[in-house]
Amino acid sequence: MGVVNVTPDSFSDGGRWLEPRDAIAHGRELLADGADILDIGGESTRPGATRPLVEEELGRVLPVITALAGDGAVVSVDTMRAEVAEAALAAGATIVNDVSGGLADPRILDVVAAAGAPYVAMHWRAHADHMRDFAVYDGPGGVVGAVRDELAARVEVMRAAGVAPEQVVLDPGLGFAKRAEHNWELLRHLDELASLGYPLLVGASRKSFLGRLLADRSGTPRPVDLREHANTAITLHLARHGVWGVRVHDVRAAHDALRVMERLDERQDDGEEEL
Ligand code: PMM
Repeated sequence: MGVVNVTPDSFSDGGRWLEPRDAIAHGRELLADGADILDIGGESTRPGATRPLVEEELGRVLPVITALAGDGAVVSVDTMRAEVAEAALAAGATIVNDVSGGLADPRILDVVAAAGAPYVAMHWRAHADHMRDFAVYDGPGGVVGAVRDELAARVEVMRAAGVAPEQVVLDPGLGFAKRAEHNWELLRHLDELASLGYPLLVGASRKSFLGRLLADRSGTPRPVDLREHANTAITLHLARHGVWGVRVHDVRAAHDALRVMERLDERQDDGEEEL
């Protein structure tokens, strides 16, 4: 899944694709690089971000969705709002990616249930402006147990709203009300999340825990545009654990690494190939 953030303020690519023309061209590049899905969003969820008006969000994503779905791309809309999800589906999106798992705007569940669209429900506790305050996982199961149990509870609510189980994809929500150690712990225990019985989508997308991992000697985090190799290592880890999707900015890096992994897994006679 390639990311098209049509926002002025996303942390890794904010402002780069705010013009519809630029966002559409970027989406086409991601498709050429091997993306299976384009995830188009008009609200930044970087820590501390304030929310756009619904009209602003609609104005950002709809022209881009219309153009890219018109090209034949499989499009997901990255939104927490029912109204945006509904308009995006009407414009050609076929998947709804809701970072709040239906908590921010519960009516979104009615929209996805009615459309029968695949629904990515991410683990979430609070909006970006105060999510840091919620990065506390003191229960006996730690962060993995809490994320698993809170996602399971969301699934119950989704099903009660009429969302079919086959529509549901779950996401641990790296970086959302999570500190670096929480993200690593979740990545180490994907099997526990998979035990809920739903496909998983995971987005490490150059987030700050990678910047911290790769900090220089003075402790300055690695800049966001120099985190992609680490991100690709995570993509391979995710693929080895059988996730349904990886949400990435650099599709070519992810695609090429996955092709190598798949080729190695084929275990067939390679014949005599030249180096
Ligand atoms: N992360 C961001 C935005 N949308 N959606 C899902 N399902 N999972 C994520 O981890 C996720 C998301 C924020 O990251 P970005 O600024 O790199 O888009």
